[in-house]
This record gives sequence, C-alpha cells and structure tokens, in this order.
Amino acid sequence: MKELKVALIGAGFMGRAHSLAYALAPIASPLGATIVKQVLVDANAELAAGAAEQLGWAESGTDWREVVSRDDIDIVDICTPPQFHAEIALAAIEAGKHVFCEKPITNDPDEARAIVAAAARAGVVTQVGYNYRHTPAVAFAKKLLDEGRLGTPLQFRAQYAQEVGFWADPNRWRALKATGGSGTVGDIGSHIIDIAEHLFGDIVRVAARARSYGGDGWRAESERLDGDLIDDAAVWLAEFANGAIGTFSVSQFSVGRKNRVYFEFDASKAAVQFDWNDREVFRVAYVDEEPDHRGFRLIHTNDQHPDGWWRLAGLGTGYPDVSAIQFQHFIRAIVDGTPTAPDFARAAHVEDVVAAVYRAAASDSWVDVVEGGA
Ligand code: SOE
Repeated sequence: MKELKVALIGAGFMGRAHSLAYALAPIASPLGATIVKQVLVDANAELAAGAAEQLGWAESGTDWREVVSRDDIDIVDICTPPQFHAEIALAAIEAGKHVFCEKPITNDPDEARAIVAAAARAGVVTQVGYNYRHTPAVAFAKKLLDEGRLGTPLQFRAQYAQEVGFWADPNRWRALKATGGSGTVGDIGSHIIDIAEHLFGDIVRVAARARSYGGDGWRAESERLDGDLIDDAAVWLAEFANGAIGTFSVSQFSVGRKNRVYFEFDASKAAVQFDWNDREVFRVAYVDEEPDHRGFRLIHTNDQHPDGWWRLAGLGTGYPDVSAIQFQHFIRAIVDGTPTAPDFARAAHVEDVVAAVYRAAASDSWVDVVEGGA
C-alpha cells in the first residue's frame, strides 16, 4: 500500500492530539494509504526527542526548514503557535507538500489569502483543524440541511465558554498578541464561526463587543485597545448571506464551563441543538409533528450517521475521535481526490469574520466581513 510520510511541526498539546489521531484515523475504515509518523520537529531538541519516542515518531528534529523540503516527506502538519503558521505553510507548499495546519491559519487575513493563493498554484491538498465540525451530530445536521429536510435556515445561536482564563499563566503564548495569541474570538470563536458557516453559509455582516479581563472585572475599552491586549470575551450579532441571523458569545472567564461548545439553530421545518459536552446525541424538533408529540427528540449517532465512528451507538465520541475523523478526510483527499474541508480558503474566510468582529467591536456600527460590500 502507498505510504504517506508525515512531518509534524510542534510537540505541544495539539502535536500530541494529532499524534494520537494519526494512529486512530485508519481504525474505523481503510484510508487507501499507510500513514507513517516519520519526523516530529520542535525548536526544543529535548522535547522533540522525548515526544517522538513517547508518541511513536520514527525521528525527531529541530530544523523545520530542512524537514519540510525533504524528498521523503509527503505531508507537513503544523501545530506551532499561529504566528509561525504562514512561514512554515508557505515553505511546505513551495516544496510541494500537502499541508494540514492547526487553527487559526494565521492571525492576519492578508497572510491567510497569500497562503491560499500559494496552495492553489501548487495544487496541494490543505486542511485546517476546525475539528468540532467533524462531530457526527454536527455532520448529521449538515446532511439534513443539505437535503432540505430541516427547511430554510432562520436563526443560529452559538456559544463557546471556558473557565481557563481565571487560572492560566497570564504570560502563556496564547494570552499575548506578541507571541501569536489570537484572543477568544480568534482562538475559540473561530470554531463556532466555522460550524455556523459550515451549516448556514457565509456570514456577511457583524456587530460586536469585546472585553479583556483586568483582575476583578473587565478593563476599560480604551485600555484594552491601546494596550494591544487580547480579548478574553466577546459577543456578536451576525447576518448570513442567505438572510439568516445569528448571535455568538465567547469567554474564557466563565467559571464551571470547561469547554462548552454549544449551538442551536432554527430552520423552517425543524430546530437543532448541539452541546459538545453531550456530543454523542443529536437533538432535533420538527414543526410537522402531531401536536401531542412536539418537542426535541434525541438521536444517538453511530455508523448510520455521517462521520459516525463506532458501529455501536452510545460508545462515545471524544476529542481524539473528531481529530481522527478530520485526518480521514484529509488523507482520502490526498489518496483519491475526494474533496475535503475546511481547506485553507475556508479558514481564510473564517479569519475575515474574526477580523470583522474585532473591527465591529472597536466601532459602534455593523461592519461588512468583506470590507466595502458583502
Ligand atoms: C483554548 O483554550 C483551546 O485550547 C483552543 O485553542 C482549542 O482549539 C480548543 O479546542 C480547546 O481550547
């Protein structure tokens, strides 16, 4: 069988999640190629060597430039902080590699467009790690919408809340713009933007407010903006290209919320609810129902559902599963050209929405996602 050799750049949290996902990806169904975990690269040699041994990579290295241009490497998987994504992705694309990149693709929409253009010229397969959209319940919602079984999209309501802000190191790279931090809108909001656009289509306009935490409450907006601080929470209203409307909220100062990725939406024939903390189930309520049966029904997702993983419903779908499912799509696209998503073009659009939310938060107006028109 064809072998696809992977170079993983970055031995942090996501590098570890991807290491596990590569092992899981071929378990449920054949991929048409054998994934070889060839080389794990990290600027810290000791970390790279230790992680390579622990996570099953054949080699370790510290020089990503040398590794991405190696003839034996087919796939470059980027798990560094976002500020390094563009440089590594462009070098990998130029070397003709297929590229998987963690989200956000970059913190700069112009840079994102340059990467998209380079990938299109090179004809390589690209994908970004918006992994929650691969949860079987979300994939099922997408299928039902595409088949018209839920009717016309009306309203989307999404939330991503974490409590990590209260206790995390204020100097961690994620907390500072200078070290690639994306803020809550870019870091976690981008996940719910991706899901919303996956299901409802493009967002074209937003109105927003963002806040940064100051020890015992929100800082003044002037302090947040002048100090170039990342945002710790935000809310925004959105209008979709198809006329649907939406509300979004994100926060990393929401005690009790470990990782609450939640959305619900209304469509003309049905409404859907999804909660990552109860991700095995898909909840749907139909308009056309006997009056005494109106309400949400609860469906356990299994292999009858798109991206269903285990044959038996109720065995659970976790973070490693959704990460593995995204690699199933990516590897199949490389092997037989099956389209995969979200690709770099999709990720660049999500960055446009993130940038629009920040522009709107700094103004008192609705702003267009694509400046100067929808
Ligand atoms: C932020 O705390 C974070 O680690 C995100 O960066 C991930 O994308 C998310 O899935 C978990 O939370």
